[in-house]
Amino acid sequence: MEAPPRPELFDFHGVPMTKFFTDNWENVKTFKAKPDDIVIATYPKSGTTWVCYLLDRLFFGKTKPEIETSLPLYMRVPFLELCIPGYPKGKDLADQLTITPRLIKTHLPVQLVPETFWENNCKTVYVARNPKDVAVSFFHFSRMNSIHPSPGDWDGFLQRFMEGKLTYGAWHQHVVGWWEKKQTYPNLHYIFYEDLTENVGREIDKLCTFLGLSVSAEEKESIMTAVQFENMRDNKLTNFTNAPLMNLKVSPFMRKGKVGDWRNHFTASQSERCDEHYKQLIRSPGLRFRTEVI
Ligand code: PPS
Repeated sequence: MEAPPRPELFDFHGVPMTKFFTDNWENVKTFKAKPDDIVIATYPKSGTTWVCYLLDRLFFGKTKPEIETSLPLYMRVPFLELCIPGYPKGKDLADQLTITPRLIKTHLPVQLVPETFWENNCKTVYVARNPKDVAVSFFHFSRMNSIHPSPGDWDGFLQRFMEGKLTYGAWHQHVVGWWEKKQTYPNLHYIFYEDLTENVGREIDKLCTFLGLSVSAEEKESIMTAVQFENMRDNKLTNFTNAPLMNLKVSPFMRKGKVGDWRNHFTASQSERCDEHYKQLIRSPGLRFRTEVI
């Protein structure tokens, strides 16, 4: 199918959005969650796919191997608000899931998440990543994925990122909004991309505690191997091969998978400006971002 023209951003309840994430809003807003649904929430390009696959393997790696070998991850873990003409809507895919628990992905800022998830006290995993690597990853993603406005050049893109003028709005409002939610909603597990990079085994243990799962040493080892960047990159079911509207020749979805790739894009002055900007904006006690992992 031919790619639709690049969308315009518009103000959607105070957040810049495009029609591909809002056209099905009435149905998204009234989505019926089940108490055992698990939400995976992120600002774009923060490690969503990594954690979706990790949870998919934790829950279904053993019991549903046939799903593992046939359906791409983006069908197994529907993207709730996604609505692209000619393709199944995320909300419908979620409704059609017959597995338990249903794993549901969203990039919505916390204030736009359908109430039904909170009413059902659904377990939620939020993944956050440092803003410099998010900006770089989002830039390349916007080059290859026509459901986002064109990125233009890097300097202008970074400026708009810092001003919160990209789809899903300001990164700092997203990560802070979800961090604050965690203070009052115990069923929220907040994790960092950088921590996953540093020690995925430790993060799996924490996820298992949060989700009430236990895995054998052997299962854990096999999950750790499956979710390694190179293995997800080479796996047709996780690397977005044949995903709608992505041109993987322009930039692969599984691009670098590193902490610190921002160094290959930022000038010294962009880096300084960005550090200063977020130092002013990220002031919540306990919320810290690492731009490198030593
Ligand atoms: S999306 O489109 O918003 O859902 O993208 P998202 O999955 O959140 O983020 C994509 C970035 O995550 C990297 N990625 C990984 N890094 C390390 N290990 C694993 N297994 C992994 N899987 C995905 C992916 O490469 C994107 O980051 P960049 O920096 O662009 O490489």
